[in-house]
Amino acid sequence: MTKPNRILMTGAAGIIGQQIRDGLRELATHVRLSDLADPGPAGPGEEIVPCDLTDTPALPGLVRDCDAILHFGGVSTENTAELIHRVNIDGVYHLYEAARKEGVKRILFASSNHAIGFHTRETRLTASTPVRPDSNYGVSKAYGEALASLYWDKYGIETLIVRIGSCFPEPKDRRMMATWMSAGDMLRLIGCMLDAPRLGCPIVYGVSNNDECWWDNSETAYLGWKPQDSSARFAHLFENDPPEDPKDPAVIYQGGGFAKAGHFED
Ligand code: NAI
Ligand code: 15L
Repeated sequence: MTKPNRILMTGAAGIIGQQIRDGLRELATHVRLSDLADPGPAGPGEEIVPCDLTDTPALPGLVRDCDAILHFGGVSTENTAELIHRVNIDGVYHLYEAARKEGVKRILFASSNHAIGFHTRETRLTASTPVRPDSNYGVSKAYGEALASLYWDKYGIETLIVRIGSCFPEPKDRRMMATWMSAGDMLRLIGCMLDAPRLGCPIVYGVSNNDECWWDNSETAYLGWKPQDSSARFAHLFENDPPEDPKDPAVIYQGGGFAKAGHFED
């Protein structure tokens, strides 16, 4: 793809959106930022288009004239099934429909490690590993991955499915030493997605080059993405933490606390 004229980022007010926003200006001439919440004023090359992803009639206008969509908007942790379905299942469906009708051909779908969170930490996962969701939230991400696959096979809309680990300014606990992804590595991955002459619908684990890692991206090496950061420089933050209990479900499973938690509505 030549440098896109206009890309849309949903979830622009969120943790990832705010971390990568400035870097997106290098990747496209115009960046359209959207969220329910206020992402702050538009800078050079930016336009702000507020939108609720559950407002189906508004979605074609939201995606119109965009060469690519970075879909980070939605419910980002466990919640009621009702809310998750409305935003992360119906909302994603209508966003893909809007993309199909408006001719947008390339999407990044922000999936999550919680789509595979009930795999144990000893299991090395690849792009071909079956989903094993650990929450209502994880199920919604598995749905989004399946929808992306359908829109590629049937309509030729390409999606980079990113099973993001933990994309925060720094890891918050010992588990995140393995799952952490820097904003810089996310931006480099988006660059690879926009540059790829033929993207298809690959699944990539969104994780930096950490010392401990449960995920193998070799099946998608054709994208040319090489994470450059590592959580190693944050190791001192957790060196005085008590030892992990090997019988704790939050330690056994990749999804950590999401796998351990009971039903959200109980
Ligand atoms: P976040 O919760 O900080 O940001 C999500 C944004 O979506 C928020 O600004 C929120 O206002 C917006 N949003 C929620 N409902 C909406 C609706 N109905 N209409 C429009 N906008 C709505 O989450 P974060 O951490 O920035 O994550 C971004 C995406 O990446 C999410 O889809 C999340 O599931 C996914 N992800 C994030 C990870 C991380 O480590 N930060 C890990 C795995 C996946
Ligand atoms: C996610 O999917 C969440 O969006 C984020 O808030 C973190 O909980 C992350 O996974 C994680 O597993 O660390």
